Amino acid sequence: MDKLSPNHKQVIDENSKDKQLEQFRVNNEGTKMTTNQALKVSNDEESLKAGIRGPTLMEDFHFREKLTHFDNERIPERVVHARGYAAHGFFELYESMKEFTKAGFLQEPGTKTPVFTRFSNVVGSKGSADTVRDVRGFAVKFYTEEGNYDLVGNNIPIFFIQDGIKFPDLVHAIQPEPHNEMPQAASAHDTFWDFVANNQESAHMVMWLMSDRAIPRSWRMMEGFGVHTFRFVNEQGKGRFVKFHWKPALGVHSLVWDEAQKISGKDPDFQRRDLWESIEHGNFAEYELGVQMIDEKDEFMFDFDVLDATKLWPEEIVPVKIFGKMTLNRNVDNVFAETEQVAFHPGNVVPGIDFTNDPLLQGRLFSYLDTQLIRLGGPNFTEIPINRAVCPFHNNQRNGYSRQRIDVGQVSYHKNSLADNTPSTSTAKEGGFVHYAEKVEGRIIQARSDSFKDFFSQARLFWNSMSPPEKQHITDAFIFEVGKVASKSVRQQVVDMFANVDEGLAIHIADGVGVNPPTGKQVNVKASSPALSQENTTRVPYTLKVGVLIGNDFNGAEVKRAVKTLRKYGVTVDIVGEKLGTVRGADGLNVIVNETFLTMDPVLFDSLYVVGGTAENQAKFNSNIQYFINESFKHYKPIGFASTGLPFFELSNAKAGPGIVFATDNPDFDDDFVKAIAQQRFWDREIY
Ligand code: HDE
Repeated sequence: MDKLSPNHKQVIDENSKDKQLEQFRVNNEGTKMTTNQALKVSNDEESLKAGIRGPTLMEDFHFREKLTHFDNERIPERVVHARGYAAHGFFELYESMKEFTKAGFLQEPGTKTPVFTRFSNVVGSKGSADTVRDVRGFAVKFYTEEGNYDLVGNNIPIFFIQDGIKFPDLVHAIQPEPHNEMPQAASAHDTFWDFVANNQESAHMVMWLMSDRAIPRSWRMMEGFGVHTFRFVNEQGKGRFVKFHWKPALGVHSLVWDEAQKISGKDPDFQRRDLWESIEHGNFAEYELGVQMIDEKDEFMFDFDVLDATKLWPEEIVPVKIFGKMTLNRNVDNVFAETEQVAFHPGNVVPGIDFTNDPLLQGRLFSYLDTQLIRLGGPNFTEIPINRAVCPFHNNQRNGYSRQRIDVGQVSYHKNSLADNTPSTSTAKEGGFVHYAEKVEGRIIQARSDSFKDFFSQARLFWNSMSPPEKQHITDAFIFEVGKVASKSVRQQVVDMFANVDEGLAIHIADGVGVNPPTGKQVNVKASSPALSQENTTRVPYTLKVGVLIGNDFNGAEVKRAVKTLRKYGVTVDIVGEKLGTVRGADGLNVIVNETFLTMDPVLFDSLYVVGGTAENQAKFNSNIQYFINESFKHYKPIGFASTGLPFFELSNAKAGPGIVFATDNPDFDDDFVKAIAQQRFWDREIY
């Protein structure tokens, strides 16, 4: 019998999922090798042959089993969001949300619910690079006492299209082109921009995609959004429209495009490594969860339709109420078993969280269950350990490929008398999910509501909200992406389309991509939403990565003090030298070098501490340091120069100014440098 609490709910704590998974973990270390039938294997090096140089025999069951299993190791990758990475953690409620929702895990402050969170890129295949320009998936499975609740969101609060029926068109357009399968994981090609120009509801989302949001520095430094309007329903049955927001403790930060492209080559695993290493080092990723809420009576009070997924609700108009925090604190044991086999579905809800008539959401409610049938090989994927609810589940569904559970008894139908009509259904009071009784009227029709047809106002709101450097990045991204489009007609259509957002922007794009300036006019929207700009985000030095570039004969006391200060503020320090081993200071201090100029690259650091010194091959050492400084300067990063590093500054392209911090004659160097690291980028630098 399953252990149930008095209110018939399973008792769940933050470790419940881990405990459940423990039953399935197998440690093969120190064991004897067997076949899958548990027969001990005597030879795993040579197949069974007739004669030492003779043919391999069919009889060799171990050979056949080993090869057959290997031949079938692959499952279809996700049709979108194939490249992803996940971690375990828990969600802790700060404040009861009882007034707004009856969801069990949102009632008692302090309640901890286990979660599994998968971040992903949308377009690229499973082996593509992490730092491409793309939307990031942000999918969270809450293992609650009332069953699994999935919040399957993105790091951008809106979407390309308004109706689920258009999703295959969008994805076909953005994926590699079918005739030559290029480009991988990129939107910079003809079919995507042709789609955009001919489906202008995408305007707002494309502005976000061209912005720095699409090249996050880390998954730990991006927001998450439920995108759709969902519904909270409280115990009294009162419904409210809600939009979910995840706010990262480290603020929202991005790469620069040149850097992102270089990282794709230097470390295609940049973002998964960042998450993995942070968790391994105990630097857990944290995000607060909040909702924007709109009363049902206010549904028509706004200049956007709450059911339109291409619109956001400006936070200055509808504030985000924060009510809890997610901490990701445990890496997976096995990426295939957990990250690859996890199956998210926005339709996995619990009582108190419900849907709305957003036609994009309605489309998703069909797609996610359907896609798992082929990807995970049939309907029993809910029995895969990572997908199992931590509370028991009972129904009359039976059989299918790879069924694990052994349902005992004679009865597998409802209603019955032989099992006293069990499993029995539950009333709302007993925790049964009762769909929200929304009143719906209308004629059957295939059309779009007029209230969905303003495609440009919020695209312009977004543009208005950007700081000058952010606007420059968007302009550059457009020129890059549209510049990759071979069809001149498509380039012209894109320019004409984005004149609706901003004439100046469209003129710049036209100039960069060799088409005529636009003739159209921008929409008349003056408002801005400061919450949309990354310039207004949290800045902390915690977990940022500094490369210490060092040779022999440095000033030991100075370097020791600076590194100590960096570590005190949680900055991760890598010591980069000519070769692995030790370098020796002028005062005899030995420092261990854990990376070299070959194994690392400036794009893999947030900042440099240039100590300099002497080396075996001084000329090569000097030129390596020049390269590191010049790249970091070009990417607007802070650079600290130790007293022995000054000659390297003088030889470089770097210019004194914001974010360039010198130790010479500066007693506050350590603190100044930490402040510069926290700032992350210095956009007012002149770069050529
Ligand atoms: Fe998805 N989406 N999507 N999507 N989506 C999938 O489901 C789909 C949309 C999102 O880490 C697929 O299991 C349709 C919006 C994430 O495993 C598939 C539509 C948002 C993930 C699917 C959308 C998302 C997916 C592919 C338009 C942000 C990865 C594999 C109606 C709110 C989850 C899978 C993971 C994955 C369909 C639009 C987020 C095919 C039909 C909007 C984070 O079912």
